[in-house]
Amino acid sequence: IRRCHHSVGIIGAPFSRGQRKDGVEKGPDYIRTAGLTEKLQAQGCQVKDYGNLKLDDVPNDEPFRKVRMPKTVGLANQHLADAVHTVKKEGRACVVLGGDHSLAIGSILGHARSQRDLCLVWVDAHADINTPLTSPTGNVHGQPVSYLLKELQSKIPVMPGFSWIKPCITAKDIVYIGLRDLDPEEHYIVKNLGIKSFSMTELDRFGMGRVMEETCDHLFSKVNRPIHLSYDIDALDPLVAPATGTPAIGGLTYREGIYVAEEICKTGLLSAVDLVEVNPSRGKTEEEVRSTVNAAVSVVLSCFGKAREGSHPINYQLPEP
Ligand code: HAR
Ligand code: MN
Ligand code: MN
Repeated sequence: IRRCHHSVGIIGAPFSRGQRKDGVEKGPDYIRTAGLTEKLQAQGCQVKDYGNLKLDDVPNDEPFRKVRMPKTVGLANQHLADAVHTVKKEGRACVVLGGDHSLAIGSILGHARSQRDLCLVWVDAHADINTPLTSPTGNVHGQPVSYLLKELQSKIPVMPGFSWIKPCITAKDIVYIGLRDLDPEEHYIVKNLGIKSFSMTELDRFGMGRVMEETCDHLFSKVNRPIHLSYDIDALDPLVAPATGTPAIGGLTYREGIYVAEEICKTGLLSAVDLVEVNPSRGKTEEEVRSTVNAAVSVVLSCFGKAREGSHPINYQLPEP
């Protein structure tokens, strides 16, 4: 029976300036307090916690057109990219605890410094692929994929805080899972670039079993490649994960959400995970916060070997009477 023996590095990334709601910066500490490290160790992982990034607001950070706090978000991502690169150089799978989803820019660019041929599985209610010029809100957490895509480079203006960013992935390297709330401009981009997308409609049609099979077929048809899993907790239904900034009704069940992580783990190719948009301040009750944080912890545990069928050490021997 296979049991994943992973070395895992955890980075707390208390990003909050990629959106407007207070509280999402508390995500990393809530996820730690729920016992993430201890639970990973209990399932056989070797864990190093690199602590929380120290992030500061850059003074005089005026909007660029509509984009809010570009210098602050750009600089925070630069720090995160360095931290992720360090974890990868030390040979660990990287777990980035958010924080808002603008952190995917630094997480993926830092990852790509050591893993040039990585592919991206984006689990989210949202496509987060607005360009700075299509964004209806100006929030960078709705834009990270646009900065990373080579095909969109000519549509991205030069922006303060973002000049270090060079796109590192192409449209065929991405699979979306769980989409249900896209702006028209985002839908145009996804369709126009031919990005593989399993919205909730495809999920209803095929079921999560077939969705994960086709995800792997799409990404690994030629060669195996390292996976970057960017997991927005709002992919899960708000009944399961209500404590998040932009909940969207009609999402993944707890079981579907865990199944995605189990299947990614089984590929043996998982190299980095973002777990983002847990906002403890958005829970209406203690129970809502607990449910959301527990779902986040469970997703990460499943990424690194926890299996619902159970597991046992390879050399296990039944006791002799
Ligand atoms: N599409 C909208 C925007 O660009 C909303 C983004 C929603 N926020 C997220 N992203 N949580 O996954 O602002
Ligand atoms: Mn997102
Ligand atoms: Mn989202």
